[in-house]
Amino acid sequence: PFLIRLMSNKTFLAGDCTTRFIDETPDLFNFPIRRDRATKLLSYLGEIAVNGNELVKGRPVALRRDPAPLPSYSVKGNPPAGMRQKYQELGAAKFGQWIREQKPLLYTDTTFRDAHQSLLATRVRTHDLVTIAEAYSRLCPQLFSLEMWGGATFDTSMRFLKEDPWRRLTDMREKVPNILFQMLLRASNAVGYTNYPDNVVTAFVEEAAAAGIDVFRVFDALNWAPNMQIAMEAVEKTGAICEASICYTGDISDPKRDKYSLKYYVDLAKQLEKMGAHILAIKDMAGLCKPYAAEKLVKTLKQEIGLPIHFHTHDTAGTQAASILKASEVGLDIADAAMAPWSGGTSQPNLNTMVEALRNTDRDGELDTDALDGIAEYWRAVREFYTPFEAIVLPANADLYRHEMPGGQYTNLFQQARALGLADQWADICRIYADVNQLFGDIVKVTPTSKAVGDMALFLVANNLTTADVLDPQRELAFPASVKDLIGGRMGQPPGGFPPEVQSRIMRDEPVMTDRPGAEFSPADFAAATASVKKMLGREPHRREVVSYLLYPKVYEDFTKHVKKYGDVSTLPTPVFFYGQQSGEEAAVDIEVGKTLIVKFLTVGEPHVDGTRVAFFELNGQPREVEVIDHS
Ligand code: 3PY
Ligand code: ZN
Repeated sequence: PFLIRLMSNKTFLAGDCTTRFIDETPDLFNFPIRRDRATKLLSYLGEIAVNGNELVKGRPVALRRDPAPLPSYSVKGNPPAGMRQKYQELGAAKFGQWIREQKPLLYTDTTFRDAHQSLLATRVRTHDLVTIAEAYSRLCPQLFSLEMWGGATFDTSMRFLKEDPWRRLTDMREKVPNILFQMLLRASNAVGYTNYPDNVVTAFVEEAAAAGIDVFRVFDALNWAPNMQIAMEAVEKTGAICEASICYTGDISDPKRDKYSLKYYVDLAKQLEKMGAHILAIKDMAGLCKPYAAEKLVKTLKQEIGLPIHFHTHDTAGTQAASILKASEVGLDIADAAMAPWSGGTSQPNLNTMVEALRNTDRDGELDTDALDGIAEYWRAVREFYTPFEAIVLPANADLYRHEMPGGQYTNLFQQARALGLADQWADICRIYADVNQLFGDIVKVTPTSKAVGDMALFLVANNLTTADVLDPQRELAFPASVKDLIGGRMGQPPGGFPPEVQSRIMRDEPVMTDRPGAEFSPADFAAATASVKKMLGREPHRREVVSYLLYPKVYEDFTKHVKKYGDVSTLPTPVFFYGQQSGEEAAVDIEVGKTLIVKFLTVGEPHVDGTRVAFFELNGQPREVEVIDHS
């Protein structure tokens, strides 16, 4: 085939084969790699054509196949300078002070991370994120940041979407040089669900900063500042912006809920300021910070500490735009919001209308609502690709303030309950969730502690038990692993520790940790991990790949097997990734910059006696076949 391609090359035929021939016609010479990549993608498409995609099987079908419309923008010259240039000019500490001097309310757009984590189980693919990235850099350089990485995106991208989370970050970075990139870091839990050895947390932060993260929002799921130290120090050492969080729970306006009082939050904020934070985040993961509480909290924090304040909330209650507005009146510096079609409910409040709501006030900025609306229109269409993951969960009743379930969990737990046939017991589950929280000593509930409380609530409801049964010494109960992790201290310590009676009932004779888990774990063996990853990949791994493996050994190994077999499927348009192609349909697949494969699916042949079938394609106009085992 090489000779045929060479003989049909016009330049070659014209006899113009100078040394530049190789440079100017690289396609001709790197065909084995490209051919290999194309073959792998065809194998994937053949597999989907014959067997379908497990990810969407049995779920509502997305009907949209057309690409989402992009807003128009000019690509002439460099994108306008934004916050990233300011931060690079001033450095993290001075940049923090500079933020405090700004008059307009600044915004973080959470659409790339928390919005889809909270609405659609984090299923949005890199292809859809990277496609709109440049429009942001051209049309809304005034945004403070894009929250676009971390939280659940890291494992979900490998586990379900079969794509490399690092590649998402580096590809987006190339398109957006001017807006800050922000990630959610679960301190010692990194982007996982339990504490990791300190050297894994540090290596993860170093790699994330090198790959393009500017702002690390760091939180501990029990608000235990000592457990944030390693992560915060690692961030500070890279020169990135350390945004330390207080996780908001309880109700500072209720004098009866005195465990999480205004003083509690101010003390914690002061501690985080001393630990070197550049920005303080109020992380209201369940949307519990009511409007007047937000006003009081922000006003007090602005007086008591010298850091800019960044407010993150979820609109599960439907009232949280009011909280942002009240906080804005008393000097809130930055607010999180999501593009209109991905806002509201368990996601963040609406960015487009929030910007317009503050128009002609003293917090008005230069964000252009027409530009934002153009981008929102893209997101509206993109949401149509993800119909299979839509969860119809209505905004919460006022019992939200009793169960305090984080936005992301609210949709997820409902889905889990439905899968167990318990959808109609949802109100009971919410009530028992609140009881479990009290049983555990009224703790902060956010990933991963919220998962443990949710698992326990489902466990009790599914087995017709109450929290009183947990304390009954006559009963032998096999508690979920996450509950043992939490109560055994592997996620850290809540203020005052766990109730001893509950701890001894759940852990029995098993050991419990009372110190910082990272201090008790032995450091991860990077040399051994590198050797394992090298074996999986058949080449020397990048340190990022070793970090992925150390965070998620099994998920990472499965992911590498998928890549070996099918290549980088993140390049496929979303409808094609989920459903394959319809007969006669063409897809343009950009396998790298300037290299596009045109893949046309023709048909699938009848099954052979050995259970295989042939899927027929055209690749760049040439017929191609792949053999697939039919699993039906
Ligand atoms: C996460 O940890 O992923 C969260 O979004 C917590 O709110
Ligand atoms: Zn959130």
